Amino acid sequence: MADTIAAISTAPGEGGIGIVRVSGPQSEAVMRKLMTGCPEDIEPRHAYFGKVVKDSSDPAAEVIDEAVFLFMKGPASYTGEDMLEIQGHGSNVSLKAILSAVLQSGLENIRMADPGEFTKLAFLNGKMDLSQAEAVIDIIKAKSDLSLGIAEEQRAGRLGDKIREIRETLLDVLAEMAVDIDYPDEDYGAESGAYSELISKLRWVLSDVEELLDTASIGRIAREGVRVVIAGKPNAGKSSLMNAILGEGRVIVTDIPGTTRDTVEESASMGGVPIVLVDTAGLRDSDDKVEQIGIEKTAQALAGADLVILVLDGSRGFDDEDEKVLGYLEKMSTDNMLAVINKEDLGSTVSEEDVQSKLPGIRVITTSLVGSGAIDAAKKVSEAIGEMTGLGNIDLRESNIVTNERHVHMLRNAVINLDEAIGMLQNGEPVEVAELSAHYAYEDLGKIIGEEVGEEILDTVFSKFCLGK
Ligand SMILES: Nc1nc2c(ncn2[C@@H]2O[C@H](COP(=O)(O)OP(=O)(O)OP(=O)(O)O)[C@@H](O)[C@H]2O)c(=O)[nH]1
Ligand SMILES: [Mg+2]
Repeated sequence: MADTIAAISTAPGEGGIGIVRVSGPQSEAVMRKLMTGCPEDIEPRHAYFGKVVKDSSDPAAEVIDEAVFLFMKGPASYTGEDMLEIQGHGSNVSLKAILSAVLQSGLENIRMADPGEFTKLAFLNGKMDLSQAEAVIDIIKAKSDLSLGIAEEQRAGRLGDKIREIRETLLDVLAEMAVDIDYPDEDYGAESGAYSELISKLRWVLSDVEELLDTASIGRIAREGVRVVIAGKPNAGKSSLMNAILGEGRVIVTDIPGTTRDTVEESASMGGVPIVLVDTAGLRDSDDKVEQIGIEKTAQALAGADLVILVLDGSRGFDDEDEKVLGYLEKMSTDNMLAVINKEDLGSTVSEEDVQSKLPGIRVITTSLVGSGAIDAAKKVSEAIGEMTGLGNIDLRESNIVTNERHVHMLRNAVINLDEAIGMLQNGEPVEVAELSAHYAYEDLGKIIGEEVGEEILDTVFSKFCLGK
C-alpha cells in the first residue's frame, strides 16, 4: 500500500482555524478512527462536524478538539489521492495533538509528510506540471500584487502551455532532421536548400525561447523588487522621505547633517510593484570615520540601484554639495532617476529647470515632508516610481513572464543548444550532430515542465516548500 502522509498545513502560531491535512489510501480510515459519530457512508466534499478523539470506538476517549472533517475522493483532490482535511481551532497545541493522533492511529503506512510532498504528489499524479507546482511556492511567498499576479498566471499553466507549444514545433523539426539522417540520399542535404529550411525553423524556435528569456528581468524584479536608492546631500530630507513612503518612523530624522550613517533597507510596494527602498548616508566630504564608511556604502548602493531618488533641499539652493552628489550619479541614465525638490514649505530657490539643466531629461517633483505634506509626497513619489518602472500597469494576461531561476537556467541552456544546432547546419556539418544539439534543447525545455527531470531536480524544487503544502 502507498504511504498515507499527514502534516499541519496552516502557518504556525495562533489562528482562527488550523488544518491538518492527510493524503493517501488511509485517509478515509483516519476519519473513521478520529471522528466521533462518523457516518457509515462518507460523502466526499461534504463538511462533517464532529469531535476529534484518538479512537472513536472508545466511548471514554478524551476530546482533543472539535473540527470540520472534509474528505475528498481521489483523483478529485489536490494531490490526486484520497485526502482528508481536519479543520480545527488554530492552536499549535491542539493541531499537534490532532496530527499525532493521526500518526499514532495504528493504521498502516502513515507517516509525516515531507516539505512540499502534497504538491509533489500532485505533480507526480499529473494534476499539474512542474512549472505549475513551482508557481504554488511563488504564490505562497508572493510579496506584491505583481509577483502574485505572475505566479497565478503560471499556476494556471500559462508558462507550461507556451513551453509545450515551443517543444511541439521543435519536435517537428527533430522529425524532419531524423528523416534526413535516415534517408540521406533523398532530396535533402546542403545543396538542395533543405538545410536552410531547417535552419529557419530552428531560428523560429530560438526566437520564441529568447522572447521568454527576455522577460526574466521583469521576473527578477517581481521576485526581488526594484531597488530604489534614496540619495542626496546631508539634511536634504532623505530619511524623512523614506519614513513618508513607509508610513512609519523607521529611520532617525534630525536637523543634524550626517544623521544617517548606514544604509537602511526596507521592502515596500508602490502601485503594486515590489520595491526595496534604501535610505543612505548623505554624500559629502567628511573627516568622520564612521560617516566615511557610510558614504562608501552609499556609493555601493548607488552602483546596485535600479532607480535613484535624488533628494534636493529646495530651501538651500543648488550648491557645491549637490554638485558632489551629481559626481556619484555620472554613470547613471537620467531615465532611472527621480529628482525630488524638497522643503517646498520653506520656499524654493531651486526650480525644475535648474535641475533639468544639470540632469537633462530627469523627472522632477516638488515635495514638503513636514506634517501632512508627507502623505501627499509619498503618493507623488510612488506614482512616479510606478510609472518609471513601467510595471505598474503590466498586463499579465498578455505576457508570459519567467520568474524562476531554474527556468531561466533551462531557457539559457536551450538557447545555447539551439544556437549550436543552427551553427552546425550553417557550416554544413552532418545533420546527426546538429540533431543531437537540437534534441538537448528539447530536453532543456522539458525540464521546465517536469519532463525528463530526475529525482535530484524534484528534490531541489520541493525542498523549497513549507511543510504541509
Ligand atoms: N521644513 C521642512 N523640513 C524638512 C522637510 N523634510 C525634512 N525636513 C527636516 O530636515 C531635517 C533633515 O531631515 P532628514 O530626513 O534627517 O534628512 P537626511 O537627508 O536623511 O539627512 P542625513 O541623514 O543627515 O543625510 C530634519 O530636521 C527634518 O525634519 C521639509 O519638507 N520641510
Ligand atoms: Mg538621513
